[in-house]
Amino acid sequence: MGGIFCKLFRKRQMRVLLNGLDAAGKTTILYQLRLGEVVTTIPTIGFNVETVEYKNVQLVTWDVGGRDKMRPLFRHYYPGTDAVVFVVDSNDKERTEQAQKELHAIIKEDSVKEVIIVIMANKQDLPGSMTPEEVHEKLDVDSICKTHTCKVFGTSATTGEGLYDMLDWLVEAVNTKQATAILRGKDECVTVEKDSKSSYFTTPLSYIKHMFSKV
Ligand SMILES: Nc1nc2c(ncn2[C@@H]2O[C@H](COP(=O)(O)OP(=O)(O)OP(=O)(O)O)[C@@H](O)[C@H]2O)c(=O)[nH]1
Ligand SMILES: [Mg+2]
Repeated sequence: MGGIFCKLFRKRQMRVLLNGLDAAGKTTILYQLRLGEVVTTIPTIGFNVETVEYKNVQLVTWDVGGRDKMRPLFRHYYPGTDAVVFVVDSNDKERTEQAQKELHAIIKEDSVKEVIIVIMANKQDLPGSMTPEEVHEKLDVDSICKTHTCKVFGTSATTGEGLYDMLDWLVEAVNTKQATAILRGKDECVTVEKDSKSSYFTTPLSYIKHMFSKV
C-alpha cells in the first residue's frame, strides 16, 4: 500500500525509551503495560524491549537499566526515539537532585531535540511520596517545556494508576508530531511487519553489545 492510503491506514509505530535512575520503576511499568500485571523485577542489566499495542499504535518500548554504569549507554538509544519517558521514584526524596541532573542532561543531547518528553512521578501509592506538582517543580520541568512537548504524570506501576492517562497523552502527542511530519513531506511510509521489533534491533544492538563488553 502506498501514498495517501498508506499514510492514513497504516498501523502507526513509535519508539519509546524508558529512562531514569535505578529502582524508579521502569521495568515494572513496562510489564504492567505489556502484560497488565505486576511482575517481580531485579535490577536490569542491559535492557528489555517490548511492543505495547495501544489505540492502533505499536509502542516499541525500550527499558534500559538505570544503574550508574548503564547510564552512559542511554545516549546510544536516543536516535530514532519518538518519546523519552523519564521515570522518577516520587518516594526517593534524597535522589531528587540526581534525577533532576540526569533529566536535564538528556534534554541537552542533540538527538533529543525533537523528542517528546514524559515525566512519570511514579510510586504515588506510597505514603509520603512527592506529588506530581512537587516533582514538576523539583525537576524544573517548566524549563524543559519551553523547548520540548512535555508533561508530568502521577503514576503507580503497581496499581496501574495514571498509566493509561499517560499513554493517551503520549499517543496524541506522537500523532500530532507525525501528522506535522507528513505535512512537511518528511514522513516515510513504512509497513509494519509482523515482527515489528526486528527493524529496531539492527541499529542499536550491535553497538550496545559492543558497549556492554566494556561495562
Ligand atoms: N510501591 C510501588 N513500588 C513500585 C512501583 N514501581 C516499581 N516499584 C517497585 O520498585 C522496585 C524497583 O522497580 P523496577 O521496575 O525494577 O525499577 P527499574 O527502574 O527498572 O530499576 P533498574 O532496572 O535498576 O534501572 C521494585 O521492587 C518494584 O516492585 C510503584 O509504582 N509503587
Ligand atoms: Mg529495570
